[in-house]
Amino acid sequence: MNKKNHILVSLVMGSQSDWKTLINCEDILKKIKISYEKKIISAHRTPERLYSFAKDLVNSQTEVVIAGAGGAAHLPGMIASLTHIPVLGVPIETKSLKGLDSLLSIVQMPAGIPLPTLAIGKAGAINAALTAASILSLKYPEIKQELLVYRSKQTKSIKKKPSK
Ligand code: RP5
Repeated sequence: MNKKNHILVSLVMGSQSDWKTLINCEDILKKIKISYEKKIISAHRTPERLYSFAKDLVNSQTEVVIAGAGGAAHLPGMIASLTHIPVLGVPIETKSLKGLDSLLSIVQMPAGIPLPTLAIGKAGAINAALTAASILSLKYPEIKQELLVYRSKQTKSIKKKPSK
């Protein structure tokens, strides 16, 4: 079912400048062999693009959205408000407030519009992709298998003692 051209994850970001963080998401999606699309959509600079993307999600193949944004980071929350499809928020680290601004903008949603939010920066980007894999693993056995292999390799890579 998870065919090559069957896009399961939409990876969206507020700016080109977010890509250096969200490329870590892409790495995991590739490793676990999940088809995805990537788009730049700014809640503030391209609000109509945001609206049309989020409203069209229901007619698309996308089953999970990963949305990263920084600063006054309204992108993930606005997408979540416009679709019932799960949206995972990744707060981008910022120069002025180290991403605390992004984190609070994304995580502090009002009750009724959930927006599962990951850690600031690279760890959040990696974990967003792994969370998407986890959600999709419930339906796609091949993704479950790849996710279990990833986790097992990670476990084996941890040494018992620190090296000098
Ligand atoms: C947000 O503004 C983006 O998500 C980005 O993190 C931040 C800064 O954008 P640029 O000024 O670098 O384009 O919308």
